[in-house]
Amino acid sequence: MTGKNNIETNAIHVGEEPNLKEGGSGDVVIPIHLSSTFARKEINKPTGGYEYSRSGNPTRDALEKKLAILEDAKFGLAFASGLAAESVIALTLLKSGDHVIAFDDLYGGTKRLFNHIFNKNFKIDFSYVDARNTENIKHAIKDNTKLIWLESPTNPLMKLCDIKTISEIAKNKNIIVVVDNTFMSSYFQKPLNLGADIVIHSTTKYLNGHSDSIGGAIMLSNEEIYKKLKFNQNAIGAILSPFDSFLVSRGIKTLALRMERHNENAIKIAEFLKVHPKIRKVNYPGLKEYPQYELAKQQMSGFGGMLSFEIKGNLNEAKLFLENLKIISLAESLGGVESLIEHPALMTHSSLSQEEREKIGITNSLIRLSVGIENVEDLINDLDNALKNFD
Ligand code: P1T
Repeated sequence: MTGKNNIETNAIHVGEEPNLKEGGSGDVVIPIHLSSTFARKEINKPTGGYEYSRSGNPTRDALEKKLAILEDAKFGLAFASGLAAESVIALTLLKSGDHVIAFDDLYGGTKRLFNHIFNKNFKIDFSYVDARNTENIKHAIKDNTKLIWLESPTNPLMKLCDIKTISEIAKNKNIIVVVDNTFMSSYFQKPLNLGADIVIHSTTKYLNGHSDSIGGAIMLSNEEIYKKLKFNQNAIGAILSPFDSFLVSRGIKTLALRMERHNENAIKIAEFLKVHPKIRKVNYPGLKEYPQYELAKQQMSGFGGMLSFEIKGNLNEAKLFLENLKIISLAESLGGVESLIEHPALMTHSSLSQEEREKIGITNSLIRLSVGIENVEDLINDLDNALKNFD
């Protein structure tokens, strides 16, 4: 496979080409290589290049090839979680005294990692800015700025940033741009093609797609940075297991189909919520009235399955709504085939102080919904019934 095919084809075949050579078995699915170590005949010749499963494993290698091709990247790396992937980037590219500019709205766990570990223990300085306005990024750049860290759309407020323009600004100043592409998945957005240097994913979400594996990925084309990250993937050891590598490879095969359905369902649900008398506001980039709708159309090929909304009610009312859903599970995480709903202030973003949350707009009335691929009428009925639980 050359990788010149389209994403639907690559997602199925790349990394899993059947071995039809003498002695090969012709599997159409990559086997799960559970062996922790690999025997060799000659001391200086690791068999097939494999030594020990932390440094390299055939099942993980197959997934890493697939991950790369999804983002039109040269290289892919798979980690034990999204946060493990983020940690390896920071430990590889930053040192004490460096400065990072980050979107002010990020997954709560990412902010916790940055503030509690990389700032507190490693003395890396972080500036959180509203990257919807590119000027805020420009103004935050200092002599020691090494990295710009973006999510687009952000978790949970669905704010977008102009990846292309920010990447151009960064390139002129030798600053590396990292985009967490978890919400769009590689299917709807390709940050490297917009000029970003590194893409990361929590594969726990859309790439695996079935809420049964925790994992992370890095995709990039810069060989020098790749070699450092690959070295540290082994040195630090936060690798994805062979079984999880198999699960993520399997999940990716249906990424295109799933994303189309997530998108279709989310648009219908956003339209339903938008006119519901108990809803104050819907954050979904696929709504024509969304303030960043034009940017969304420009840099994304779909709008995805994530949305957030504010109910006309306080924390109590939010609880009455959330605890009365029957199909949609009240749970953290996102991107699975099943719909998941959560309360960012009490759940995914509870590690932020109330002040930090309020500053960016994470109120007690805010709800985040990961729209699954169930029948959309069933989902709308579930939301409608649960909304009847408060006045
Ligand atoms: O959970 P983990 O695989 O370590 O991935 C962390 C992560 C990174 N980036 C984004 C955008 C994420 O949403 C996450 C994890 N998020 C959740 C668990 C959540 O419910 O938002």
